[in-house]
Amino acid sequence: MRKLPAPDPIAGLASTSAFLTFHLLESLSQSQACDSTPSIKVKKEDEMEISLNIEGMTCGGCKAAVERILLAQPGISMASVDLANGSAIVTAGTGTAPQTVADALTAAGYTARVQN
Ligand SMILES: [Cu+2]
Repeated sequence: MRKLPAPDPIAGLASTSAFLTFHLLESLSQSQACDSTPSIKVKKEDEMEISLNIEGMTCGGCKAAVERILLAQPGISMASVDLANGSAIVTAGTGTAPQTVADALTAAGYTARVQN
């Protein structure tokens, strides 16, 4: 969470509400990039995030395997796998098809669904 500078109460209120709106929209639809808020996420313009629900991970070895599979997909620059929640967030080029990423995991035995 970044700190919002609020030198003027009205401007501070406006930017806080824009910030919250952005996060609400973002959690509703992780796939939609928001061009008007460039400073909130360190993400290149031609990149997007893909949220995946992954079934079948039971240990750290599974987590490592899922990470390896994700990072081996073309266009994927970053993969953060959450073993406990059975999920992953992937940073990929906008040319990457989210379903192809999920299919690669499913083919390896980890049933994956695109969340966004
Ligand atoms: Cu395992």
